[in-house]
Amino acid sequence: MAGRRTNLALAALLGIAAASGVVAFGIGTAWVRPVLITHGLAAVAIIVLAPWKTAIASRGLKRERGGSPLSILLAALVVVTLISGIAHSVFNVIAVGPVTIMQVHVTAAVSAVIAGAVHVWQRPQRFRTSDLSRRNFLRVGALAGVAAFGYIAVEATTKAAGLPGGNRRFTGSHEQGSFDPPEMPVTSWLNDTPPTLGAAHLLTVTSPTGTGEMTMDQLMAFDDRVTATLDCTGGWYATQEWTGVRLDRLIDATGTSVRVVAATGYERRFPMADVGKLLLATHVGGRPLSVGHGAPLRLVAPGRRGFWWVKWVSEIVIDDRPAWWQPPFPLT
Ligand code: HEM
Ligand SMILES: Nc1nc2c(c(=O)[nH]1)N[C@H]1C(S)=C(S)[C@@H](COP(=O)(O)O)O[C@H]1N2
Ligand SMILES: [Mo]
Repeated sequence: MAGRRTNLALAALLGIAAASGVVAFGIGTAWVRPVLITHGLAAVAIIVLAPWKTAIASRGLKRERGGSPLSILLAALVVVTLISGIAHSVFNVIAVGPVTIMQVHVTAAVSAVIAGAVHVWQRPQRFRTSDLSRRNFLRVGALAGVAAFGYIAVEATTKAAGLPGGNRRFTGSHEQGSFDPPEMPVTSWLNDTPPTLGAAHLLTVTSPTGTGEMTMDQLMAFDDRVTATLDCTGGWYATQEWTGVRLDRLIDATGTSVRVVAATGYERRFPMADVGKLLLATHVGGRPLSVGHGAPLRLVAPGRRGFWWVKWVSEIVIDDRPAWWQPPFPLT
C-alpha cells in the first residue's frame, strides 16, 4: 500500500534531517558542506512527500482511532521546523521576538523527533524484505532526484534574486561584523551573563606538576596574532584579527587534554595536540576585548564552532583525560 511506503520514507527522512542537523552543529570545518546539503535534500524531500502524506492523514483523521492530537502536533512541529530553516538559510531572519530563529528551528526539530518517535510507536509500519524491490529503489531514486532538483532550484533562485542566503558560509551561517568587532553579535550558548573582571584578573594554570598564576600584564607581553572566523551555531559568522598568547607557550607539562574554564564555570576540553593552534586573546581588531566579547581573556579556536571559543577565561587545566571526556555540546 502506497501509504505505508510514504510513511516509512518520511520517518527515515526525519531521522536523516535530524542527524545531519546535529552533526552540522558540531562542525566548523569545510567537510560539513556535504552534511548540510544532505540536510537540505532531506528537508526538500519531506516537502515533496507532503501531498501524499496529507491524503494519508486526512483518511486517518476521519477514522479517529486516537492519538490524533499528537499527530497534528507532529505535523505542526515539522512545518515550523521547515519554515524556520528556510527563513534562516534563504532570508537570514535572525529572531522572532525574544528567540533566535535557530533556537526555534532546533527546538521545533527536537520536539518533532520526539513526537515522531511516539507517533511511529503508536502506528508501527512494518518494514518487509519485499520493500527492497527494484521498483522501490527506483522510487527512492526518483524522490532523491526531485529533491535535488528542488534544492538546486531554491539555491539558484536565492542567488539570482540576490537574497541574503546567496552568500552563506559552508556552515550555512551569514556574515556579520567581520573586521568590525563592535558589529559582531554578543552571544552566549545558553544563559551565561558577562562577568566584569578587572585588570587584576589572574589566569590559573594547573598541571600534574603544579599550579601557577599569570597576571594580565604578563599575558599581554606576548603578541601572537591569528586571523580566524568565529562561527556561531546561532547562524552568523565573523572573521577578525585576534591578538594574545598561543596556548602552547603557557604549557610546559605533558598531558592528554586541556580544559579551558571561564570565570562563570563554562568550559570546553581540547586535545593537547591542538594547543599550538589555540590563542588566548586579549585584543580583537587591535583593541582590547569588550566585556561582552570575553574581556580580559577569551579563547580563539580556529576551525571550531563558536561554542568552543570560551570567554572570560580564568583557568586552564592540563590532565590525562581524553579530549572527548565531555558532553558533545555545553550543558550550561
Ligand atoms: C528534524 C527535522 C529537521 C528539518 C525538517 C529541518 C529542515 C531544515 C530546512 C528546510 C533548512 C533550510 C535548508 C536550506 O535552505 O538549505 C534547514 C537549515 C538548517 N538546519 Fe535544519 N531541519 C531539521 C533539524 C535540524 C536540527 C536538529 C539542527 C541542529 C541541531 C538543524 C540545523 C540546521 C542548520 C545549521 C541549518 C542551516 C543550513 C543552511 O543554511 O544550509 N536542523 N533545516
Ligand atoms: N564563558 C562563555 N563563553 C562562551 C559562551 C558562553 O555562553 N559562556 N558562548 C559561546 C558561543 S555559543 C559563542 S558563538 C561565542 C560568542 O562570542 P561573542 O559573544 O564574542 O560573539 O562565545 C562562546 N564562548
Ligand atoms: Mo554560539
